[in-house]
Amino acid sequence: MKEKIEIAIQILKNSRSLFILTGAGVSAESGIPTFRGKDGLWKNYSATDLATPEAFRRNPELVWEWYHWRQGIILNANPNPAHYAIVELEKRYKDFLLLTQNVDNLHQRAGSKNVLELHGNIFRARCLECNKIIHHQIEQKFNDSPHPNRLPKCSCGGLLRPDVVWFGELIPEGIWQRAMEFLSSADVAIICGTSGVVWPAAGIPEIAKNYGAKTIEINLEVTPISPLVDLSLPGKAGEILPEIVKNLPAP
Ligand code: BJW
Ligand code: ZN
Repeated sequence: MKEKIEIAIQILKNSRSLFILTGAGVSAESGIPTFRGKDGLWKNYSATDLATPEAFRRNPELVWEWYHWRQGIILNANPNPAHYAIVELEKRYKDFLLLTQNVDNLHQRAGSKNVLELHGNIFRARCLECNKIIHHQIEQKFNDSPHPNRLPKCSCGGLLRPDVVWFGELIPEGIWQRAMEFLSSADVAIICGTSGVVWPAAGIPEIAKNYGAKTIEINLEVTPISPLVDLSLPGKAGEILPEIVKNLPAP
């Protein structure tokens, strides 16, 4: 393992342009549940069953209850060493882009600057009638038990929905193009804490390779991405990333 981290450090030392893709595993050490695996269940619903437009049409109360519950967890959580190590990495590269699938805002709270949100942000809501996007978060006092039947409404009276990307929906306009544009000239792509089963993010390792970038995966488990990358680092993001940063020259 030590040798593998050493190889990652060498790759990073020889790179000028760094792309990072993150997933729920990066926030796991902050106490935020991931989507898949044994902790990926909520009240007997699988997270991925709730993250659909159909689920919202069928039962908006249930879907909002889930999002408000998650907001409460996130508001009581803090960025972890993985988030902070990514902030440190950004300081060391003039060309840097962080593409996150996470909606929890923790990268921004940690201090990351050049962040693109692939799946939206849990603290924004969008009106189904007038498309207005507003900041929306539960009142702190409801953190423990968000009122189950409060359906948030827009000032126009329309129903609000979480401003996130559900299954079957398109990635926000421009985000994917900007990420691909950056990736096309990146020297190295780090893919961290994602199960690699949700598209289009799951295609990024292969795209990165085709563009000629070196690819490094950091994950607790073997994923469909593992056989594709140049270097697979098994373990916790909150341990491996700080170890890498520690061995890079100061910014
Ligand atoms: C650690 C760790 C630690 C733990 N350290 N690691 C092509 C083929 C097949 C299907 C499709 C396809 N193209 C499109 C689709 C359909 C669909 C899809 O991909 N389905 C698959 C599941 C089969 N994709 C879409 O619908 C996308 N839209 C789209 O493609 O539009 C065009 C289109 C439209 C219509 C038809 C066809 C095409 C949109 C996808 C939107 C995903 N949305 C969600 C919810 C966001 C809002 C919310 O948060 O509620 O995004 S679903 C959920 O999964 C969330 C996540 O961002 C996303 C990815 O999950 P992630 O981050 O990888 O988390 P986990 O839990 O899966 O994994 C955590 C990992 O961390 C694990 O590997 C752990 O081991 C690891 N880990 N602790 C390091 N400490
Ligand atoms: Zn409205």
